[in-house]
Amino acid sequence: MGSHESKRNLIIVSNRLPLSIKRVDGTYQSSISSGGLVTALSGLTKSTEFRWFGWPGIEVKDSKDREEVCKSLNEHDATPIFLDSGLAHEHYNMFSNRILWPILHYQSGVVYEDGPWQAYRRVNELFADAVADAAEPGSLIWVHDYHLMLLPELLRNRLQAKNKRCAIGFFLHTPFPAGDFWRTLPVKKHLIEGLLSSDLIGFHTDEYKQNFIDTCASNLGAHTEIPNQIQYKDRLICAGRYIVGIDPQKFADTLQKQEVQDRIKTLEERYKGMKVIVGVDRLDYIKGLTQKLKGFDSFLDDHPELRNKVVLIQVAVPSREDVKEYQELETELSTLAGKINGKHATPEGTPLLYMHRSVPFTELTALYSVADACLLSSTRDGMNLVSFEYVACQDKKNGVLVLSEFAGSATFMRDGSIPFHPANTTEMSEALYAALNLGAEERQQKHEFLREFVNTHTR
Ligand code: ADQ
Repeated sequence: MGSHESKRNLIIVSNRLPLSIKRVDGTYQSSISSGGLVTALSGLTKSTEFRWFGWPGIEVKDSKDREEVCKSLNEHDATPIFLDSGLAHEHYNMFSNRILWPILHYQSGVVYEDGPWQAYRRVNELFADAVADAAEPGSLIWVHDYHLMLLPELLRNRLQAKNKRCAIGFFLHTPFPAGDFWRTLPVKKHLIEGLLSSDLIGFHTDEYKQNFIDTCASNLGAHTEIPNQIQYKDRLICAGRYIVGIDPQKFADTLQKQEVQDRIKTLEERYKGMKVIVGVDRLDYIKGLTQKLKGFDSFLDDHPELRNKVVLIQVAVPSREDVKEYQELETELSTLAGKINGKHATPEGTPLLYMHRSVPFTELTALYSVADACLLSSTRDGMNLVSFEYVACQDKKNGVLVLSEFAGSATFMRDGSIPFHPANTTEMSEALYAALNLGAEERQQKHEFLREFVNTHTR
């Protein structure tokens, strides 16, 4: 454990706290929640102490209730920033997830609206007020993700007014698109200017980093002649690539548990003589789930000899269910899953198990472990930590990763996986077939490459 001093010195800020709050018998209780950001930072909790600021995910109006929530979160070194539900909805669903998220992932047809933008600004201001109050001179403030792109600038102004010198870092968990795509957003300049009050801005890949640097030059006239540096308004900002990973030991430990071993045995028994393909994704259009199901349909068409010999277990974790596009996607996917099973089912069973729910961590590790292949078909994805997690559970089987070339992780994992273009169903079908028929030696080689990568990039 670090000293109390170090706890005060590192502040992490993200839109949502990594905790879920529940009201139980008149008091508030908090528990750790799941998601990419929580997984990405879980390694850090082992070695460093920090205080986490963010929205608690529910509206708490009454001041006594707020005190209760603060008390419960304080036990986890977390500080809530309270937002009323209308404002939180406009900021999170309407601007962050309906306007910014699609642009960051190269989706066209985004409709810009001013109301959500004003809410986005307001929430970033409220975050800046809270963090500037709590920070001490010398604090290191590390801001996460696209919901808070204005925060570095708002925060720096407030800190300066309070005479507190603090370093500000920002990490973007999504891709950053090529300049011309970013140009379509009417408030593009405000957002990148907001980021440029950071001292250091981190990205998953060199491509995202360079896209950002080029955008600063073309949209703001910033000087970017020196690699990885941006000079703007008398400030020098560094941009870097940092490979976010997972804690593989957590998976190794979970796999040792008796209940997980029992579950693996049951699943192996159930799918004896069959090849199991697994997919785990948040239900999001960037994960290319429609493309995945279509590719699998094509694969089944191409290989009638594999009927009853192959199954795709697809976990689609519910996500952003208040956003229209996500509701429509769910309807599309369940319809497609029904059609595929209708077409390929036999009295012996169905080839596709589409599960639209979250599964416990133990079940997740058991699924990763029994699968002969993991199929991930993101059309764009900052990194994709599921690809790391599958590898962490495959030391026994040397299963094959079939990975879209558009996932950030493909930048690093290409040589150990079978890459494909997610919109090309023929290519996906061929990649799957190759994965399921790869010789033992080649599987081992690929797995060793990936295992080395996952084990050496643990935070
Ligand atoms: P996500 O889009 O959420 O993250 P991903 O990187 O795959 O995507 O992370 C998902 C995480 O949620 C994984 O760690 C997974 O284990 C966990 N998870 C999934 N289903 C679960 C379940 N049922 N129960 C518990 N946990 C579950 C965003 C970006 C990514 C980027 C990450 C981290 O979109 O591109 O890799 O942030 O930066």
